[in-house]
Amino acid sequence: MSSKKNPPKESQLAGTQTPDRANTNAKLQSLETFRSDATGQALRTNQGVKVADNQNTLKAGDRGPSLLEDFIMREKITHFDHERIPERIVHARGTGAHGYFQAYESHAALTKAGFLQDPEKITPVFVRFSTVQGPRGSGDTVRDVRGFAVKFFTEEGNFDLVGNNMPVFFIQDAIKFPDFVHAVKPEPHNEMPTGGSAHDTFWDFVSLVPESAHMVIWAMSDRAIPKSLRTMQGFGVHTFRLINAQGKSSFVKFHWKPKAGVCSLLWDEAQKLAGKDTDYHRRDLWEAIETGNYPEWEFGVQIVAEEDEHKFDFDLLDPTKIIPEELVPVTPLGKMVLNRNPDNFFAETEQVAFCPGHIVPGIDFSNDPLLQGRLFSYTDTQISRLGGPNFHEIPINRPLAPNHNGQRDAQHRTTLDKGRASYEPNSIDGGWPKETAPAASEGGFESYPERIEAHKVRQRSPSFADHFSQARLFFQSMSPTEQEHIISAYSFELGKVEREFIRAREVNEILANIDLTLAARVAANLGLPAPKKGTVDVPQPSLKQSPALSQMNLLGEGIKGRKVAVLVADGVDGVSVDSLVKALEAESAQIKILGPSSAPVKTAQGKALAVDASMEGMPSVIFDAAWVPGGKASLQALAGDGVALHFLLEAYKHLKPIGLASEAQAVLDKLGLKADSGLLLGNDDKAYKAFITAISKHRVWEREAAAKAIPA
Ligand code: HDE
Repeated sequence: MSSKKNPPKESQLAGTQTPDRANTNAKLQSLETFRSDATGQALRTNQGVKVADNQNTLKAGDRGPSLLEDFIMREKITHFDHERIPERIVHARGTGAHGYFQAYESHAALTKAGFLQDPEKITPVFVRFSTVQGPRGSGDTVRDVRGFAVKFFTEEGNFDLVGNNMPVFFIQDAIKFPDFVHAVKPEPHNEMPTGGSAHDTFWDFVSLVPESAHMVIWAMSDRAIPKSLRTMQGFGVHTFRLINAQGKSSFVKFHWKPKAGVCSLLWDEAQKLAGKDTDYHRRDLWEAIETGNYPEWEFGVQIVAEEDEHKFDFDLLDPTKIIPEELVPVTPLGKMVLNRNPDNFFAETEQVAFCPGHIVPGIDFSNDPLLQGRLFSYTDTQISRLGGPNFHEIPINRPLAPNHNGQRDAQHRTTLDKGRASYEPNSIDGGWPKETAPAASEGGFESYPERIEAHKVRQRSPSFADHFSQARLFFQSMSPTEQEHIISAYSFELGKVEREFIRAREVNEILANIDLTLAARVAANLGLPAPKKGTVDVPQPSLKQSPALSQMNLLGEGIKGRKVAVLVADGVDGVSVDSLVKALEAESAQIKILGPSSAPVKTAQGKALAVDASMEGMPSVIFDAAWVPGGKASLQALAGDGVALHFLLEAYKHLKPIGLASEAQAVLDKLGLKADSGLLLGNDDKAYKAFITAISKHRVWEREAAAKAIPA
């Protein structure tokens, strides 16, 4: 039973992979000549000297002072002293994975970008997911935006799509970014809170900056507490351009749609997980890849013809606006599969340097003022973070395409450029390296020749003025459950704000303009009067609802990678454990057998059954569902075990499917729970099937009212 062993390593999986998968992985890894493997190698200094003693400093006598001449000890300690590099100013907490991108077909009509021309072409990618606010060691499950940054190693150079799991942003102009970040980061006097926005400076800023209203409501929605990195949508946020070989440009918004569907945690779960498993998201991604449940996303674009730029009631250049999918559907372009974990967190996930300015021929920028500012910021930040302008030479950042040019020297230069001429034009080195013509067949990068006729001004376009209609569209597109979660999130966060005038400003000047019911409900929770009307006239948007925004409509297929706990004790019916595990494994679920302790239990058939962990070691918040198999003694033991009962009660409270053997009614009675569509009794394939269907629906929403009465 694979669930009871350590998950196999990627290399061990090779034999079980389809030839396709094995080939893809081998092909991708053969491109990475820089990985170092010390297996079978002697321990040496950085200068290559073999080390005879790595345990003792050189001393004058075995009880004497240490000698300065000990170059081995000095080299080791000096290197250690400088092990840290500055963490990212935002998005410091992250986790990465390798994979590949493959187009479904040629998209030559849309773009000349090479990686989108040929369905046979495999383009390696490296993805880094992140939270925004917290430092490197902060919790994974805090309420926050998630970064979703993808580096495509295309044959024409690197393309970085540095997006988020929400399709809009807090501000419209880059010059406001330091203000926003200073407001959301921990407060300057006491460096609190870590990883969250529930504090005065954040709400002070956003209540004074109405352009943030749309993004803030996304951040107060369930999107800000994703169940897993595998169940997040990704967005390029800004409008970009795609340009075909004939020079025709189209505006596009980039989308990533997870095959596993879009699912979130409940707030109570998120908070508990932040303590019980700080690494919840990175562990989940790691294990999914190690066990061969490769996460997959569909890559797509919303396409707006150049001539339709002004046909919407919002500006395509305004990063606080979406294009509702009901107006412009997403055209699928290809898929991304993450199939390999990094070998070294620092070398890969920490040193990877994303820059929105890294694009390839066939892709270009729009004039979105936030994007334009980002084009400066990222390269600039890498220079101090990674110690100089040669960060493109760090292995994880190296393009597969060659990169000859006249740039030279600087800190950490590793390339040894041959030749005498580091300038262009030159005649000494035969004129090399030379420019390439921009024609599609030649591949030289050419910017889209947009005509601009304008005054130099510091002004915001009037077309950026409406800050509330899409926030309203978002709220009104949510299911009642999602709306309740949003109300609770605003109430929780504002409840942590010490200054009442900030709470009141957010309610009266922001929420009242989004939706009066939302404002009234939050006001009531804060003990404030409900506003009677908003402070601005909000334009009527062309859509009243966008079903594509509600997660309830974005469930994935099946239960691949979902985590199921099987609770056992001595006397469990081993036969039914086997049949359940078989049924779940057939659906590629991840199963963990949990016992009263980490020791194996004895089945009713007298065999030893290994367990993956104790119920305390892997609490219910980690799982998507739980099952209690039969066996009289086991059921009796679980019914008298507070940890097991708490496990089930908490799973019930968190609306998780729970299956129990038919003879487990006593356990249910003890818990005072009634069967529902996700609380099932049964021992056969039919029961397993119903259980699997319930898991595929992610939560038992019908239970929400009953679950409220269960203590947290
Ligand atoms: Fe970033 N952002 N950002 N950002 N951002 C950084 O770059 C910045 C914005 C995003 O996993 C920094 O390498 C400015 C929008 C991601 O390594 C920094 C502005 C979106 C990541 C920076 C924005 C993002 C970053 C910090 C406003 C979604 C992590 C370290 C003009 C579309 C990438 C670094 C990774 C990281 C600046 C706004 C996404 C300081 C100035 C909008 C996913 O350069």
